[in-house]
Amino acid sequence: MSLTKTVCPYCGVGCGLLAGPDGTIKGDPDHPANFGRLCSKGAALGETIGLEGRLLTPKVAGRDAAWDDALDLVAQKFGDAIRDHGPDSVAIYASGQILTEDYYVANKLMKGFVGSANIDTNSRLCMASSVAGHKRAFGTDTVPAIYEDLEQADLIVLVGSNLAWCHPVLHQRISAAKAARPALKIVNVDPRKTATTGLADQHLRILPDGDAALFNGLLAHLADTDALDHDYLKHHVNGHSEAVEQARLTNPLDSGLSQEELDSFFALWAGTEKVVTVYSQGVNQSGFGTDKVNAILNCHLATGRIGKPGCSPFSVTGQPNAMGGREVGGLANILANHLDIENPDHRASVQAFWQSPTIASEAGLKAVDLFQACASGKIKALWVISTNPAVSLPDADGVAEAIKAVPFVAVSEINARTDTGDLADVLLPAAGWGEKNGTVTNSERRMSRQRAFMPAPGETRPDWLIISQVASRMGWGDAFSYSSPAEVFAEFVALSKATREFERDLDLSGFEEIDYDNLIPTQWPKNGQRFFADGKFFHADGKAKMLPIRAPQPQQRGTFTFNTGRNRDQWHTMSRSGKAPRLGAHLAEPYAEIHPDDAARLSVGEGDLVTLSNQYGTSVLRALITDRTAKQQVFAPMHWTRQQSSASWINNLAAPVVDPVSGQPASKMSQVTVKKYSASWYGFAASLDPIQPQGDYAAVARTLTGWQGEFAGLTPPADWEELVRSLLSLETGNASLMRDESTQQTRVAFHDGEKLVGLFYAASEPVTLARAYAVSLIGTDTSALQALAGRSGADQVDPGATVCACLNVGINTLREAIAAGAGSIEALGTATCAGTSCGSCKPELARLLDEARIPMAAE
Ligand SMILES: Nc1nc2c(c(=O)[nH]1)N[C@H]1C(S)=C(S)[C@@H](COP(=O)(O)OP(=O)(O)OC[C@H]3O[C@@H](n4cnc5c(=O)[nH]c(N)nc54)[C@H](O)[C@@H]3O)O[C@H]1N2
Ligand SMILES: Nc1nc2c(c(=O)[nH]1)N[C@H]1C(S)=C(S)[C@@H](COP(=O)(O)OP(=O)(O)OC[C@H]3O[C@@H](n4cnc5c(=O)[nH]c(N)nc54)[C@H](O)[C@@H]3O)O[C@H]1N2
Ligand code: SF4
Ligand SMILES: [Mo]
Repeated sequence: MSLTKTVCPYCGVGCGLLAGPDGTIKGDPDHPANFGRLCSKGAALGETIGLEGRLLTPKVAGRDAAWDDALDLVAQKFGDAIRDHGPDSVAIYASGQILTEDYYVANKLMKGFVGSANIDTNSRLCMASSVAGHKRAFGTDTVPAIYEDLEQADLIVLVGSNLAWCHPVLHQRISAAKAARPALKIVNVDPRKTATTGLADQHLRILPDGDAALFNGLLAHLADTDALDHDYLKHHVNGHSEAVEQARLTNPLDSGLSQEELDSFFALWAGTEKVVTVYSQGVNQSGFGTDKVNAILNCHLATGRIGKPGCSPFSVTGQPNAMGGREVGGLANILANHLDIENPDHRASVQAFWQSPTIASEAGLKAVDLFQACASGKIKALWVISTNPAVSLPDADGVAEAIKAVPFVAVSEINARTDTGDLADVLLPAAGWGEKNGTVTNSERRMSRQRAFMPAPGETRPDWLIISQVASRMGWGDAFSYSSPAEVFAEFVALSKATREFERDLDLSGFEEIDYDNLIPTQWPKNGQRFFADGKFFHADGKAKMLPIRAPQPQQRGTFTFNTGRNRDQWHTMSRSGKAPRLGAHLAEPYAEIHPDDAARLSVGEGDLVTLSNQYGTSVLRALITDRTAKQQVFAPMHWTRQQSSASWINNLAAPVVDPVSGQPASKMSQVTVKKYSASWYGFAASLDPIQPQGDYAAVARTLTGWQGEFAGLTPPADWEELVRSLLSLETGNASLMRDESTQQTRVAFHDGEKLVGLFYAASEPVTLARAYAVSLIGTDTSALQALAGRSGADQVDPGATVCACLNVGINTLREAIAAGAGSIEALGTATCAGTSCGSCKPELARLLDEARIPMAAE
């Protein structure tokens, strides 16, 4: 079978893939992002391309509808709102996961034809502080570095980035570089110990938001030790004295680090010419995010360490097309093609090119403000495209209410059920990854083609077409008469040419003559090009700017700082990764990492549930007691939604506090109180059919044999069998129930004929039984007696929670192999196969080996 060259739909590394409609996925050896490598999510993509859960027809008010009717309705409702309440009464909220062509068309429609800049995207939650920091320092939103810099550096500082889980192939590239050249030093700046920390020579466990104090301290140190590049500063940088002066007023101990840690980091940074500082959401998602970005950029500018081989600041993008979205101007405060909405010449030029009736002349509403405007009734028609704001925005329950308050809501989705789609008046079925064509740009400015390798199922259509068809119905058919994504791309490139008089970084001349269908992965402005080594920046005087940064004072609050982020094997609101059983098995339940001392103080034991709460909401999560998180901090992943859990989506705890410059929410900095959840019973279920997340606490996940669910209740049910039948949606089937009043244990098995279709165990304490074993029984002819025993049979060893998702190797299997003498990652691979496929689990294998080597010190 011939495989199609395409790119991964997940993270901003932008790995090239070879994919086939039978689910075959291989790393593309020719793609310069990954050279054939893959991570666990990429490798499991084949499990996510089935049609289960897909939205295949348009829906109006929950009923199947014809495309024409759905499109007419969207056009009419948008048109009515604009006529009655003006262009700013409508809005689009889009995503770094649509393709450049989709994004270009959406932006053109809103800014050029509707005449409002009320088009913002989930990049506001993701890259906005980096965009703003770049613009303040460089005059443009430019990423100077390229991936090769990671291999050429002598020091890599990873700030607020869990690269091992979130950009796994970059992590693999760095690991390989370090293995080949152990002199390469790695420093990890993160309040939490993560899988990434394992690779680091130094872990700087700062206080939340301690980054500006750290980098201001570094700048003052560089100035004090005469480590600045005075020549570069003189010719190419403004503002250096003010920045250094302000940095000297900062006490670097405010970062929460010790003097020794600071001294050794400062000396290492100052003494190493080739430094790459990689930063991500621990920097961006903060009330001081833009300042944190500029505190980092200041140090690179002050030393001229920018845009040279192995030497640069490097903001890595999260989503596959976060960078493409920035190029086409898909944020409320920028214009297309890196032009400025505030600049009348830029506006006039873009309007002339589009031949549009109008052009938005000022910034529109940024994400958090946009949904507040929904709540207050200002927005009359909203169109959400490829994002799930009712889960991913802060104050998520408030956002869900705000969406409900909008008179007309359209949602373009690939899935029939999402928390946001459930609130829509009209659902528009989009063709998804593997079914549509277009381009994406990765973290190093490289554009690659996403290519279809399957037909678009049902009535789904690509997003650029859906948007164009609505635009045509609003009366702008001539400007939106595209017949292919290639035409849209050509117009995007032509706009770049038409506006070339405005000097800036984005230059697409290399794409003017390309063969769109056969586009090979290409960087702008050209392959291998870095920015700024020549000292040429894009502020009016051609210089860069260092900014005086005031570092925030550390605060003692008496509550917990609520840090949030990601798991290795899940993607955002699980809309794709949640379909892959292999991925569901790694960290199958929503959890909160809590320090052992805090857990002891709150009487929280292993396996207990905890309630996190504050003025915005409440979440119930499994306590994961670990010193990976610091005292007075809890960490939880963002992935669980109302579709998989009854009480565990976490953004209803996130305060809608934003960075004043970028408008990016401080998604990692809310305050919560934590207490033990007083469950009267805990339960676990495995089932052939989907399990409904209902009741006080429920969290469900895909398994290799069907589904599994974790449950807890505040009061015991009157009838266990009735409860379990409703949880497992089992109206028929033969129930065998076992209840032991003395131990308060209940066990129920359901058979369909001989076949075991459901299993449920409940107890007054957290259920400790072997989950993987119970899951493995589903669909087999296991008898009720054996299933209810719930223990591993003599010939069945419980593998435990999955560590290696590719080859399905559990933690117990690995611990046994270590006990039997496997003392290295390679030896574990030989003994168990773990880590021998994509390698994403190697950081966790290393941690297991470390745990076995160093017994936990008694505290
Ligand atoms: N597996 C997986 N990979 C993904 C994604 C996914 O959903 N799943 N999503 C993609 C997307 S869109 C994005 S944006 C990226 C995000 O990639 P990352 O930014 O690497 O991921 P996060 O887990 O959000 O946060 C990174 C780290 O910031 C730390 N942190 C919290 N507060 C602070 C602070 O004040 N200072 C510092 N220095 N660190 C802090 C957290 O402890 C966390 O370990 O991942 C991309 N890749
Ligand atoms: N607390 C906390 N909150 C966070 C973060 C955090 O670290 N902590 N991180 C933030 C960041 S960085 C990000 S990027 C966001 C991500 O948050 P979201 O963007 O809300 O998350 P996704 O689940 O990726 O949503 C994408 C949706 O698009 C749909 N979709 C997929 N492909 C297509 C397509 O081709 N067309 C259409 N029309 N739809 C499609 C999917 O089914 C899914 O429902 O979350 C943010 N929220
Ligand atoms: S690192 Fe993994 S998730 Fe990211 S693009 Fe590559 S294969 Fe996809
Ligand atoms: Mo993101």
